[in-house]
Amino acid sequence: MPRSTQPTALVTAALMASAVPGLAAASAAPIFFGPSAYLSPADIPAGFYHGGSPTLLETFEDGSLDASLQGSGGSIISVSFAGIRDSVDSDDGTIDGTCGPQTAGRCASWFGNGVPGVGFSFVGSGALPTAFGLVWTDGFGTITFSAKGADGQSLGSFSFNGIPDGSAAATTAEDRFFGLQFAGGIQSIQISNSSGGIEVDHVQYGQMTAAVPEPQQWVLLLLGLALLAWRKLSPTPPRS
Ligand SMILES: [Ca+2]
Ligand SMILES: [Ca+2]
Ligand SMILES: [Ca+2]
Repeated sequence: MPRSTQPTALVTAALMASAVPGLAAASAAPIFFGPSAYLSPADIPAGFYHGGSPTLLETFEDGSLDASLQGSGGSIISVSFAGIRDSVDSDDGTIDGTCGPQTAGRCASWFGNGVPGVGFSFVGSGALPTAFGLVWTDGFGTITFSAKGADGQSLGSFSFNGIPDGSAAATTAEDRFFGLQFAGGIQSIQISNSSGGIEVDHVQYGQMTAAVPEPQQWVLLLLGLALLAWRKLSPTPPRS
């Protein structure tokens, strides 16, 4: 089975590469993460939760969607499609290239049609998540990931080619994390692919906690400290 190739972003790679850990909370613009390889929660991109852990990581292994999330365009498959359910590799307890054996209630995921795809909205109490992501585990063609903010406004939409390996047999090397950070709050995320079905797993969200100064702010801070030090060391002119 061919391994998945590097995705070809239809958008500027520089924007995706701007996912610098530690800078997101102070940034006004959404910062997108991925697509990045994901076999277990250890593959959550560094800095996505500012060093913390997700408030919710929905693996679907209990057969239900957490009450704080509303899913659209699909449903959980935990009993049917044994052998071809594309759960995250580690959900069977071992990273071994597959999730199995796929008995009832094991290696579950969320399945829908690739077009129009599936989505997840935050319907819990409290503030909207500021970090929201999922793991695409199966589908065909071009993958598109997008998100919406508190007012339903688009926070961005990005498409990628070259990720699916062409197999529906629960292969895991192709599985990819997609997510974003947005300090203004994320209402929902959506993902689709241009043909076939679609599966996702490890839908997750959390709150960014640390507001770290942006590089420009660090420069201003250092300049201010240098000015204070210079004034302190400068000889005071004699009074006349
Ligand atoms: Ca799972
Ligand atoms: Ca496994
Ligand atoms: Ca897969």
